[in-house]
Amino acid sequence: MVSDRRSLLLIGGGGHCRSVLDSVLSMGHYERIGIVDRDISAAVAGTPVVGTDEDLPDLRKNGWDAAFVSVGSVGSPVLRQKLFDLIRDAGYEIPGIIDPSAVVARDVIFGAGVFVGKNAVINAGCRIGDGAIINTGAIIEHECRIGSFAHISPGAVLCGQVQVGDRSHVGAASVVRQMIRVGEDVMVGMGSGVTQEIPDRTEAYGNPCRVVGAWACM
Ligand code: JB2
Repeated sequence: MVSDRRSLLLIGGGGHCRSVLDSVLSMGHYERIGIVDRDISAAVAGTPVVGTDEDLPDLRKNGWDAAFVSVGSVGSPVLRQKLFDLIRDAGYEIPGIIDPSAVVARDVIFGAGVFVGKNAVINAGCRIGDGAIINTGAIIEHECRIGSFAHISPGAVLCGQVQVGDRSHVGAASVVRQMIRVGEDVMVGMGSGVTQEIPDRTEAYGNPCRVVGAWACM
């Protein structure tokens, strides 16, 4: 899933981009890296901003062939999804970025544009959807299904055969019991212990994790 090409644009130059950039540099795969941000002063660790979103079609024509959404998401994946659609429609290759310290089973199936952070573990038989973030130190046990643009936060643990729906967020250091379904567009607060299904479009937290209301991604 790693590109054999040598130039990569990172879309969004904030905090999440720092993590992504470090993994990209550790991978050692890209000779030319640039950032696209609405703020042209957003250079990250010496990597320059080469344009804004409006410049993406021209940058593509000028030899930038891969792009990756490096805006993070805490609560809302809407911007990530919008930027993903933008680079796909502009004709960029969308690689995965997997930190070399991550441990990934041989048969894991990835969508496009997935980020796997440092020391994350993804075990056998998992499927990870487009644009998902498996953040630092998360553990995704065997046969989990992670939806598109979902974010599994640092240190979260999903036991075997867990499902997390599209655009859902599992907060840092949360644990989800085996075979539990976390629905679509769900917000699970940090440090939760999820022992029952969490319905679509709800917010839930605590240990044991309880639904506290509706959740709308904006
Ligand atoms: O429409 C946009 C746009 N809107 C904001 N297009 C582009 N190309 N860039 C955009 N940005 C840029 O995203 C902002 O100018 C800023 O540089 C960056 C967002 O940075 P921030 O540090 O605020 O958030 P983040 O998404 O990188 O990180 C959040 O999510 C991570 C998962 C943080 O909360 C982190 O702590 C968290 N680990």
